[in-house]
Amino acid sequence: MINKKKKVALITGVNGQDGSYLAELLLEKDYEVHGTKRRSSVISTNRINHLKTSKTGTELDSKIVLHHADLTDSSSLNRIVAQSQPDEIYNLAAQSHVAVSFEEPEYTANTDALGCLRLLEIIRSSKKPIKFYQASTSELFGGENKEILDENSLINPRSPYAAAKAYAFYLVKQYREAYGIYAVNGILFNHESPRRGANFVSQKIIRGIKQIIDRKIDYLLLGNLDAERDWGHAKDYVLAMWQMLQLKTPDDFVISTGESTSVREFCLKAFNAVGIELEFSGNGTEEVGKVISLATNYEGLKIDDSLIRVDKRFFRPLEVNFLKGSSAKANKIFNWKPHNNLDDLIKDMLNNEEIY
Ligand code: NAP
Ligand code: G4F
Repeated sequence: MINKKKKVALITGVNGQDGSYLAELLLEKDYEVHGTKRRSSVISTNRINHLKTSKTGTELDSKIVLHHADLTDSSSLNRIVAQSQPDEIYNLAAQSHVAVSFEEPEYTANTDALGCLRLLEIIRSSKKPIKFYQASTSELFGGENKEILDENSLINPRSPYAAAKAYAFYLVKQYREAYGIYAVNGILFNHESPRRGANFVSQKIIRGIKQIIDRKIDYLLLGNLDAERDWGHAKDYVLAMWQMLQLKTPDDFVISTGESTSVREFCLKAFNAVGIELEFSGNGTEEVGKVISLATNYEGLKIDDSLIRVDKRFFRPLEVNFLKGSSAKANKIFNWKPHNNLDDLIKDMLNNEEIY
């Protein structure tokens, strides 16, 4: 019998939203999966606890091999690449919150820009060819105009996060061309899931709805309701990451749904899905979302209650107004298409509470 060696994948940021779904996908595909996590003062493996094989609670007792590493620490990255000997590296770790990047610009650059450089340098000096996936982003485009964005669109970063990701984006191209490394940028548009972090707007709205229904809060405070995003489901998007590393020739690809929806519209849809019809009125920070009808009788909720209010503190110094992508290239080259639309996504997030 031929003993076929398993492919080895290393995922940085395996406990993130995407890292956890990608780990599941690669295990299904019979990979040996290694993942990095940061040391934190509390155990923070919530999104991957289900991948543990028993209930002993040790971090090593897992279907995946967990390593402590930080993208700001070259020595940790060198060590885990030497230990795991990966065929493929998926660089998903990042300070991934755009608003936070305005508050922690230097840390964001160190992690999101230099972290990518550190990994590419390790690959450059490795004797073994290692394929590299870089988690790039639609934030690169800046979204100032209402245009459909693809791989040839202008890069115009509008946050420290986007600037750091743009540095990494160009570096990947450069290392591919200069050193012949199989390195790709997945330019992914917003993607969410029940595992989305609590401080991204989709999850904030979904959790807010549940807290309003349970009467734990009276209303939800949000920032810019006009921003429009192309929202997909993370499960669909991690498949594209893997597909990008299986091609003959490395290239960069946009992954998106091709539909764009405002934050306001997201709220209307999500509240509607639980039987609460809202209407927005007022302008700027005076805008409110009020109940105009209730298909379900929730104790303590009534017509005219203001369930959404706007708070200046959630506005950013610069905003990305409009993002809508075309994944025609990914569809043509590896037949990728999204399987969930925004209504499916909202339903999944409402029905599958996973608290992270
Ligand atoms: P996420 O849930 O925030 O996960 C990011 C992971 O990175 C977390 O596990 C985090 O660790 C880890 N991390 C943060 N700083 C680190 C550091 N200095 N060293 C090592 N690990 C670090 O993000 P996601 O939504 O899964 O996104 C995955 C990647 O895709 C990110 O690079 C993000 O920028 C990019 N991206 C995301 C989207 C999207 O819509 N989700 C779209 C385009 C691109 P802790 O668990 O310890 O915090
Ligand atoms: O959910 P968000 O924080 O996601 P954002 O900024 O689009 O970034 C996400 O998607 C990027 C891909 O395009 C990734 F690269 C990045 O890592 C991250 O995953 O905000 C979405 C929109 C913004 O326009 C924001 O201003 O929602 C607006 N918004 C309005 N009120 C809010 C809020 N965002 C947050 N986080 N919280 C609010 O209360």
